[in-house]
Amino acid sequence: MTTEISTPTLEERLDRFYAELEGNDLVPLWQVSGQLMRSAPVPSTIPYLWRWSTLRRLAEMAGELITIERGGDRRVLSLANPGLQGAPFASSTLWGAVQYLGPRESAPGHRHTPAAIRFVMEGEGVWTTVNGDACDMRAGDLVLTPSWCWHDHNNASDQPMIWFDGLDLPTVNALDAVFFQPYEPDELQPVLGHGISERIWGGRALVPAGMDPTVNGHASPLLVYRWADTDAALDALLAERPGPLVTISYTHPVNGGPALPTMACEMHRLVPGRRSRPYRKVGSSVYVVFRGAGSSIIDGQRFDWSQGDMFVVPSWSTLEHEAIERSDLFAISDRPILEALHLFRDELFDQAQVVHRVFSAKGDA
Ligand code: GTQ
Ligand code: FE2
Repeated sequence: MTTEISTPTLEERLDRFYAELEGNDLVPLWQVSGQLMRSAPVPSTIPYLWRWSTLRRLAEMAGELITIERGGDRRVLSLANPGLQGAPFASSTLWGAVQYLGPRESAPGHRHTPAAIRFVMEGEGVWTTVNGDACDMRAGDLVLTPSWCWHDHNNASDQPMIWFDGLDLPTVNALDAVFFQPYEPDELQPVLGHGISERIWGGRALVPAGMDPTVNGHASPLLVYRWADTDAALDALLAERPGPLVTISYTHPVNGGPALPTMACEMHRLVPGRRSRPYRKVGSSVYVVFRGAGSSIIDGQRFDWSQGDMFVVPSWSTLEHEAIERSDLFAISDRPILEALHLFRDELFDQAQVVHRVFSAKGDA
């Protein structure tokens, strides 16, 4: 008896091959390289804007409805970029949020490996204690809570306070490097003093000898950058350069690098009437409109903004600003990470793009 052995066709052999690849958890590059190797970044993060009126209203609602529990919960509403499939992230690398602390409330102490910044939109009478140093928070101030530093927030006033939180959490999470610890046994750390880091390191380009500049690891030993100093630095820069845009970076006072090793903080001052030159860079940014009104064009889409609005600029998106009154835009970015890995690049264009679509935020009238 003879059995007919038919030679499988190429098609059958290929089908079997692809089935076997799948069964063995292997993916051939030739089927995915088109999505992975692009001529330039194609971010999932989309350009997006949240209105202050909405943020504020919902933060206040959270204040009425949600209590702060022991164990590290903060009353925080995170900016969730619609391009990121429901992830609570402003961009693929950055966390942006508003935090609401009611009168006479405290948010319990804890620490984590993701680094954070607080940028105060309005109000006073609140401090964040960072490793025992009580850092007072007022409008326009930037306060650092570097990686693995203990922190708790305290509102001693009769007014609620809302501020912007920026963290490198999505990046640290992608690296599976998140650690978290509640402060114990008390809710709050003992306060060693108010504004200690400012008195020692406070922004004069004169640094103390014999003090350890690495008290916060690679982060700045100075924990607070006051609005009065930022404002004066921007004014001085604007007096030297006509604009339409000047930018200051918040730096480490000893090495001149970024205030945090993973997150850059900047303040941009825009003068009205002229559009800034189109610019793009690798890495994403979250902008917070501290003062003023105007619009930004992100990859041809126009976002009108005013005080308190927050918006996201994805990696490699072309960005132009035009203010209708003098405006100050605070921004965080992942630039130090890209620079450390030698992946940073940027481009400045001469010609402004003219065509644009206008973005309308959810909840806009
Ligand atoms: O205030 O400590 O927005 O731990 C996210 C995580 C704020 C905080 C956030 C946090 C905090
Ligand atoms: Fe925290």
